[in-house]
Amino acid sequence: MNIWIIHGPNLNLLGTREPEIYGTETLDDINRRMQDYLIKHGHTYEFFQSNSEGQLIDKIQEAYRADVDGIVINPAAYTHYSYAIHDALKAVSIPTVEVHLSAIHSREDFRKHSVVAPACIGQISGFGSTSYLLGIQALEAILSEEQSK
Ligand code: CA2
Repeated sequence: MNIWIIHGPNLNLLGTREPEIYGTETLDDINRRMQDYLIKHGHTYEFFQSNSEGQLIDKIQEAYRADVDGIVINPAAYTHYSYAIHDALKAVSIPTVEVHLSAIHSREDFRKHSVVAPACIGQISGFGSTSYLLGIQALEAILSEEQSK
């Protein structure tokens, strides 16, 4: 499977600030962890991070043109207000899992709601970098179920 991992704004700062919330791993550490898993399981992949909403939308549209099988996305703060990212995911209709490092439902009220979630097949939050691995595994399960139909 071709799986793309998309990271939203400020996640490039991981490992440098707020370790009590977001852990001590850097984004490169997290990507390396996923890369090991993806290679071991025979997937092709791409990692992308941007601090800009437009670039994230362009990447989602590019995924459609590249015939990507599944997306794991952490839209970061855009989770809570980007109807544009919601619309892009809906438009491309690629199975997408929304992931978060922190437990967004146990944090400030504004983080409890995701406007992106209705465009995703599911959401995983609160497991640190393991949320991303669980997101990939959820995609594997859903996509292989679909293939066997
Ligand atoms: O828990 C998550 O993964 C979030 O998507 C992270 C976002 C936050 O806005 C969401 O509500 C939940 C924030 C990413 C910012 O990452 C930082 C990393 C290090 C230092 C400061 C921010």
